[in-house]
Amino acid sequence: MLQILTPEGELVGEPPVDIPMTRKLYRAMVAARLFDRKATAIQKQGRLATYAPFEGQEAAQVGSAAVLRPDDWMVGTYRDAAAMWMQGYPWELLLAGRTGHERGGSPPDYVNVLPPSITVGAHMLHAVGLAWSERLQSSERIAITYFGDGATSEGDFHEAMNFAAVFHTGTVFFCQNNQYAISMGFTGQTATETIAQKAGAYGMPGVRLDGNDLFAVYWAARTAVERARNGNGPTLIEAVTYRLGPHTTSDDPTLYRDEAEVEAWRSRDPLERVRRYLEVNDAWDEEWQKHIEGEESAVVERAVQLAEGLRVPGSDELFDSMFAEPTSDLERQRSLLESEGG
Ligand SMILES: Cc1ncc(C[n+]2csc(CCOP(=O)(O)OP(=O)(O)O)c2C)c(N)n1
Repeated sequence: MLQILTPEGELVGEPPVDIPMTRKLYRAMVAARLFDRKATAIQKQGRLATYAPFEGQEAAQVGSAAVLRPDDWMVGTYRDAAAMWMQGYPWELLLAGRTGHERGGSPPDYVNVLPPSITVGAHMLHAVGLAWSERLQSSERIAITYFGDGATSEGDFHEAMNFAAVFHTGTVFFCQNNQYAISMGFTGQTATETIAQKAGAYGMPGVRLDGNDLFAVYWAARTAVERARNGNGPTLIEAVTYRLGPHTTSDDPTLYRDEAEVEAWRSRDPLERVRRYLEVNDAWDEEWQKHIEGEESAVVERAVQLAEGLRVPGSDELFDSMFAEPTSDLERQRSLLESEGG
């Protein structure tokens, strides 16, 4: 398993980025954690319908998204808010989606990120189609897709991997193996020892790495993205990580896993090892930590305000965007709704 920075913050390989860039990525991970905790907190106050926390997976998401060009495609899941934010999806729209507001599914036009997929696995096919289309147009744009270990049991995973390899599409398959698909543990999911080894059966490289190691993630994602951009086809990356929180805010993980296991993974925190590394290199102190936490918290608070300030659509608007010309059935339903007072 590829590792460059140990949980103790010691280098066991060549860092792929310099200290200023490491500080930038560390700050992004801090921002992501603040967002994640805030979203979890406001869900508990009934201000979001449900929320899927990603605490523990910040290095996997921030490190991989950091190697993309601004116009590359990203296709991820309900748990990939940090990666999507890195690629331009505003925090407020990621929150709005979790309130059920339809604006949440429409990022700004210049953002090439598809809305978070709730359907497990299906979105990988879109990432293959997007990359294939770019290739047919001789563009250098690639597509990255994020999914969990559970998604690899879906037929869509097989179809996406096979098609991408056969047609050399510029797709990076980024699996965050966070050990669980809701209550189903990794060994119940697959009879193979790793996810990465499945790549061989499709004819593409597979890389297994410490997904809590920002540097390993960055290095492997950069290699895969360059390969895709140069027309050499897809790569499967398995980032071995851990979901420290529940599956979603409606899950109780104490029913299927031990606290000791969670604690063991807490000691491999993706933020803490980068913090230690920066500190040893005189590039971290308490004051800077407070400063970035203050600024990033203010950004997150503003995003909450913006999300909650969005106009709530009227129920009659349900019908507006279905067809250019409404069908008679829809007209009938609209008048039924009106007659019942909306
Ligand atoms: C096609 C489909 N089947 C089942 C579900 C219900 N479901 C939602 S998340 C999930 C587990 C997915 O686990 P994994 O792919 O490992 O991702 P993680 O949630 O751990 O990030 C399931 C079964 C769904 N949303 N879509």
